[in-house]
Amino acid sequence: SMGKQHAETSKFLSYVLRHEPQAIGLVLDREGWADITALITGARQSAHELDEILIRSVVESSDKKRFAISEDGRRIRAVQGHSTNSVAITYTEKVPPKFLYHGTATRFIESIMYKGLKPGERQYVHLSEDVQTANAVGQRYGKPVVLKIEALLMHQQGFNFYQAENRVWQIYHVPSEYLSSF
Ligand code: HQG
Repeated sequence: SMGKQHAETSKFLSYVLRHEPQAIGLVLDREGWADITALITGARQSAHELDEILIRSVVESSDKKRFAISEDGRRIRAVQGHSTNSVAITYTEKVPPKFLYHGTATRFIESIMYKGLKPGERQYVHLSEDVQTANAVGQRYGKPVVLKIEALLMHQQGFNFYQAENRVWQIYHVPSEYLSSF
């Protein structure tokens, strides 16, 4: 179905634009941009049939607005969520709301309360503005638990917060003293 093809294409785009561009010989610039023609050519060589119409349709219908197309229409990037070191997007710093939320699984709580929130494979820890989104994120890993972060207080104490184009908040580390269970 259309839905299934979209979901598979979205996963593939996340894989190459956030994590493993080299898997299809794709080069991303520091801001994460890839040439769409090169993406289609590289994908075809690894048996993924893409075309511009499908790519644009996935970008526009993405529930989380994961991707953006450049103004000239020639390039595409993932707006956040990267693990590849070849990308270092210049996010603008922003004052966060009083609280932000992070969804995780209960089995990670002990380690999180000891080390704070760490980015794992990705470049940043991801935080949400609402509890429902955080809960859905936590469900991906098991029994979910939502943590509340004293975001504005952290900002006042010198921590930098960045918000991506799709509203996802990002930070390098959240020490455990700013965390409580929601
Ligand atoms: C956990 C998806 C042990 C952290 C989602 C998380 C999100 C720790 C995991 C987005 C820890 C990292 C990001 C510590 C953090 N000890 N575990 N000290 N600190 N963790 O996938 O936030 O569909 O890199 O709680 O919906 O789960 O891809 O981050 O469980 O929006 O667009 O380590 O990815 O969006 O996992 O998910 P991830 P995340 P997309």
